[in-house]
Amino acid sequence: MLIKKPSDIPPSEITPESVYRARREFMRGGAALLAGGALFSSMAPSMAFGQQGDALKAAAPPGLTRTPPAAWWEEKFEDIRPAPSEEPLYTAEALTPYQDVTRYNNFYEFGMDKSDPSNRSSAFQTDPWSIEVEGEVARPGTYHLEDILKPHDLEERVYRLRCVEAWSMVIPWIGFPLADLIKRFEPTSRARYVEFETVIQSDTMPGIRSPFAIVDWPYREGLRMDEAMNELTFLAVGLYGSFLPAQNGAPIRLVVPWKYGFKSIKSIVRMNFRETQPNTTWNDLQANEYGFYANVNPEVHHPRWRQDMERRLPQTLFSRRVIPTRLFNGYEEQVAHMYKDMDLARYY
Ligand SMILES: Nc1nc2c(c(=O)[nH]1)N[C@H]1C(S)=C(S)[C@@H](COP(=O)(O)O)O[C@H]1N2
Ligand SMILES: [Mo]
Repeated sequence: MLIKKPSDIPPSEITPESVYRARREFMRGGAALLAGGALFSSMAPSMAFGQQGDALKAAAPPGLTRTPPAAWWEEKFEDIRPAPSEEPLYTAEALTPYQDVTRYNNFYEFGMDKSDPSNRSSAFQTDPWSIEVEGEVARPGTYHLEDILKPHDLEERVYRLRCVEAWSMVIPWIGFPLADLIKRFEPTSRARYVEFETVIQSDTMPGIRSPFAIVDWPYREGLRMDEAMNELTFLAVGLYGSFLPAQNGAPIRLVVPWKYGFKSIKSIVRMNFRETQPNTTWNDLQANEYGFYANVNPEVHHPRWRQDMERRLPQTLFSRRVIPTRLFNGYEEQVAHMYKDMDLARYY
């Protein structure tokens, strides 16, 4: 296996993507050694992380990569299980470059332009952070993020993200399955839905203070319990092998890859387990345009635009990559069973 050491790579070549790819190769090499029964040094992956993590931070444009909130956080990132090489937890489709993933965002708490979340989030506070857990669970309470993360091993997943606005990206996330966290709260038999809320940090979120804001804060989302427990449903705490930037929903956000992006709620501070379907932000704003289910579906169009094609980012002047949209964003095999008796045009 041929890996360039960071010192062999000219600085001009060190981009978050190249660092990420080199690290991924390194980690996969380690995993292969282990599988082959060879002596496996647990040092190897963390060394790769240490060195290349520094390179990644150095390569990240100023203001984009936040300082990790605490030492325990850095420790969590020393050992990340790479995604397997096949679908559905990984896709071989080209990654959307770090620049686009972190500069073209929807996070209305910081403003409505795609560039607002990266330009206007530098004061956002993610430490300390806690999540309130309420409703139909045996273990409600306020949990510090450190305690939330402690028992979970971090893993990487490379997922497609399809926004309802008909653009899409491919993003290498770091995180853990939502199901593993939910089990720890011991939901009761009455828990049929889980509701999520985003933080309201008025002093650091200019979109919340704006008189033009259209959202009734906090941003809210929800999933049916079987959707929340699905193997694909993920809580992300990082991307591209490093920390989650504020604009992508630091310090912890949902990723539901078969649903339109607005379901993937950012910067979560509350989870409420309920018997009844929760209200959700976009559904409340415009129910005929944005449903509760919001499953990616090329046959059910938005009232104002078609949903059978998407612009895959990045786009340049010379390449406008328009590709067909797939049912459930290409994750049909893992999720279609949950909707088999439902009319998807009615429950959009
Ligand atoms: N709290 C909150 N979460 C949010 C949003 C938002 O405005 N506020 N936008 C959603 C939308 S519409 C999309 S497409 C994704 C975008 O995630 P990304 O910026 O990490 O690509 O975040 C979703 N989560
Ligand atoms: Mo979106």
